[in-house]
Amino acid sequence: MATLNEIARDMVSDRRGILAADESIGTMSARLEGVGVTASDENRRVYRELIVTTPDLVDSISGVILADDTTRQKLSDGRTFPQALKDMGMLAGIKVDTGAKPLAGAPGEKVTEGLDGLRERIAEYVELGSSFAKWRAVITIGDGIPTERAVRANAHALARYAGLCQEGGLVPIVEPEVLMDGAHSLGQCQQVTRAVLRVLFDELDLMRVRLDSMVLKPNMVVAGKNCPEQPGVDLVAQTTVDTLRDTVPAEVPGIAFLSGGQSPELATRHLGAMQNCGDLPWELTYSFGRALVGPALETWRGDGARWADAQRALSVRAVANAAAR
Ligand code: 5MM
Repeated sequence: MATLNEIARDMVSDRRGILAADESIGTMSARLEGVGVTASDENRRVYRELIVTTPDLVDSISGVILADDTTRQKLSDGRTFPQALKDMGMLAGIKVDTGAKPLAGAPGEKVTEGLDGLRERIAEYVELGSSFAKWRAVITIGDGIPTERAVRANAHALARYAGLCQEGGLVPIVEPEVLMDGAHSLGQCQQVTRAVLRVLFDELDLMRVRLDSMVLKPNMVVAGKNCPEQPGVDLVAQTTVDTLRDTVPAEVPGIAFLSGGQSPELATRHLGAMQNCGDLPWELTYSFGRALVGPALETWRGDGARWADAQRALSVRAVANAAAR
């Protein structure tokens, strides 16, 4: 049986990335309705089947993060999603957090929940065929925020989650996302991302999380969506790499970026430019959600006749990101 370190290295190796298809029921419903598809259990299942059965996905995707409902659903041929992924040579992941909720005493800030009963849920997900897990914390930049309170609360929860995963036999993807929402500058994003990662690695150390058996999933360092001054691709790449060099220990096998609302093409260009920022101790890869599946969902729109075109749209993004690595 592979060790957690071997699984973590496999997740980020050979130019492949990790596909985030773990939208919660609320998010997935909104995305389906956004393209005119009724939000139902069955339509979520069909859409996820379209995604995971995309021909040759295995060449650019090492694993797929699933939501709880998908992990329990079956493909039309009767296989469970984790089993089908395994048959195709990919790993199944599972989102185990239960969402970001308002943090008491911190207006405008959130803390991600889901630690209660997590040990037992991890045991069940291992039985269901999961090899890795994901937990996402969200940090907002705004007037007087983030506060140290919110940063520390989220880092503490991420570290406790990661420790439980490693104890129970799952590789934790640790995702502290500094959101692109707002008008903050590139410099402000760098300052906040650096502070968040410093506190995170303190907490991971305190909780004795084995850094060689996890994957970090951070935001790229970008300016806020509404910032009038948008930096160029090379500056984003260099600033992101500099920030990570300052904060992420070399034992971490891989860093898999989220796309965070960037266009699919821009996220890929940033990823490609980072590969030219000198020798790095970790693999730099992608764990995009929207930037991988967005074009496929837009193409499909619930029409069976566009199934193959939608899969081609996903394939184009996956191949472009693998090439960018
Ligand atoms: C796929 O979306 C994931 C789950 O979101 P919700 O729990 O809010 O429904 C999300 O965590 C995703 O994995 C990351 O944000 C990366 O996705 P993007 O679209 O930012 O690359």
